[in-house]
Amino acid sequence: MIKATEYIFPRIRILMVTTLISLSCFTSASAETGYEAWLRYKPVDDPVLLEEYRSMAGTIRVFGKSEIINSAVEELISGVTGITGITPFISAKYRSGIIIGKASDIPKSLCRFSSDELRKLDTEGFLIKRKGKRIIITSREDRGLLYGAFHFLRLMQMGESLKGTYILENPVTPLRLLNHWDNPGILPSGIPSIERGYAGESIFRWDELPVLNRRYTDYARMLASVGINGTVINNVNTAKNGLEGWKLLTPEYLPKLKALASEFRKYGIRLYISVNFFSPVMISGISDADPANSRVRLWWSDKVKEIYSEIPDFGGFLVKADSEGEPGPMKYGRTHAEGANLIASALEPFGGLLIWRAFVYGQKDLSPDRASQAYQIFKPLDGKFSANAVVQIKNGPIDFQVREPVSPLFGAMPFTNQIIELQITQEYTGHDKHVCYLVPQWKEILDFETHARGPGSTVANIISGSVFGNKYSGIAGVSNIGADPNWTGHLLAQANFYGFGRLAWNPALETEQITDEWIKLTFGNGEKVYSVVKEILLTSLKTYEDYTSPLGVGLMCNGGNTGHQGHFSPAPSSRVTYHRADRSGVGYDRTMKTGSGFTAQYNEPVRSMYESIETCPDELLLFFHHVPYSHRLRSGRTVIQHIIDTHTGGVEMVRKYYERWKTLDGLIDSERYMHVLERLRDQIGYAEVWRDSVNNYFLKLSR
Ligand code: GCV
Repeated sequence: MIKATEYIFPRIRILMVTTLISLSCFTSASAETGYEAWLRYKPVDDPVLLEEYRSMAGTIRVFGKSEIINSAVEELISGVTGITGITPFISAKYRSGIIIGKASDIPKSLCRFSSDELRKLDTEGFLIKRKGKRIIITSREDRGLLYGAFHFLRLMQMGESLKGTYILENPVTPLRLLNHWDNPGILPSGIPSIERGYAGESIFRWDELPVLNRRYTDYARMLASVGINGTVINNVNTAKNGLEGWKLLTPEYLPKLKALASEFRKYGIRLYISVNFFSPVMISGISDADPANSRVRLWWSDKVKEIYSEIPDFGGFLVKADSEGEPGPMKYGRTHAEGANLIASALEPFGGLLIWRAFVYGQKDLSPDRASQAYQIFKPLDGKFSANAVVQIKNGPIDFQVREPVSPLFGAMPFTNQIIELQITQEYTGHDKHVCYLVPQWKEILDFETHARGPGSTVANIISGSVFGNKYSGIAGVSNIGADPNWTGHLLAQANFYGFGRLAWNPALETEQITDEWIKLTFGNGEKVYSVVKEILLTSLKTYEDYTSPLGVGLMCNGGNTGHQGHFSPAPSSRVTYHRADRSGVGYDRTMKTGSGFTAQYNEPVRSMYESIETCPDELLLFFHHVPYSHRLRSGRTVIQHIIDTHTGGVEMVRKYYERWKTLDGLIDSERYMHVLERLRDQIGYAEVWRDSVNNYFLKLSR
């Protein structure tokens, strides 16, 4: 007998999925574009494992019925078919094989869960356990089943035995968001459809929406596979230079948003949009956007109601205000908190969130040191933001440099919901032309001790909510996804996307583990490929840092136009405001004693560590101190010698990557092999340009 909660998967969908898989297996055998990313589901070649997978995953029994459960089951069918070569049977009769359903829906006769297990499972968590001839995938809520299904498929793709499988996982951070800087609407000439996007056009086809295409589904699968649960689909710059992102709040766009939300919902992903603070003026001609104006308040609450009437699980808004030409509350003499709370109060009745960016600098009356400014503005507002407002803080005080310290704001706002903003797209780290694996950088940031509440107050613990106990916290990543066949332009940049998602799920995961996973999922389990890709990825950040920006000095690149060339090439002589190089030395004195005083924004003992040249880590020396070129580093080398050596050595490393990659000829499909080979070849040239530019600049200055 089939119980009410038990779901029989519609035959028709199974057939569709199977056809898709056979098609994709067929095409990928002859050409791998990278489109499948880490969800390739290639056949396992170890006969023992194959036998085990076939016997354990050859049948599926599903309990419960929902769109998300459908997605989980479709994924299982697709994955198991690809990996084992046999499409699993679905039936309400099976007592072995995969059993998937919420713990409350699975009959005790099939599996009993201890109260301890049930207590440990959070709303988005999952439990995968082997029980005799069964693999149980369970959760408290539907989303956990989807995450559990992806995790189970990951195990099989990585060639893990299913003997004794017992995995109980909960996501550590509640908000795990992707931020697109994609520009909807008609674009002024010269403006790309993705700001700082290097992988082709935007995947969001506003001209076609609400008609959906397959790519939205595959995008949502990728996000869900790493646990991302929300996406902001448009650029935070919404009006500057003639951009039209602000129009997403007009009625014309609502059906388009609704269509996207309906697709993403199937994968547990909530839709968010970036909005312009002046929307009431721009869209409805209201005289101002002042938070104190009751017409403005009414406008926001009507607008929010309109959205929720069509998209009941809408996530909320992201706002860049009073920053780089985007308007904000300061025009009316109001604070950022007053601006944020205006919109937050409209969202509050629907459970929506208002995410307000702390990337604000350049106002009068602030320190001339840009690094100090966000703290100066936001620290006094701690505790003044509404309960459903969240402040989103970039990882560093400047702007996604290859090396900069962690923003002191993380340790300074205990009464404010906080999200960290990382940049997956490589605006300052080589675009899609240089391999630069950012996971090691993000780990350092997340592990950074702010000492806000003594030891253990790491950024990771702050953004998981455990240090300050704030309700909303999490992590946002500026997307590197575009319409290129492989999604990210450079194939190896997929590792950054994957790594971001895995760290968002659990910031405590080790770089090594994430890297292992990505390589095996992307290239299979061959040892040679594994060791070469790993070596390149794990050293690439240091290599990039070596031939670009030394010792934390920061911006050395060309100007910031939003086209594809901005922030890519070296231009040290145009960046003196940042690196402060002159004939006597280099670096920005940010000490309290003799400099801008930025070090004062850190809690002790971090403040003293950065303040003193004796204890400041060498890799951040030039961020905090101005030193003569003859200053000796801990390595024993002088600063100038370090600059010359690392720039020369960095180029040599890229040459080595190129040679190492060549050894993979024949071990990887030719398309992906050639693609990476060509990128590495070009990277040698770009690295040489950086080396020569920076070395000549400093040799000349330092004489
Ligand atoms: C979306 C930097 C980038 C801009 C970006 C801005 C921001 O300034 O160069 O392209 O704009 O940061 O994060 O708002």
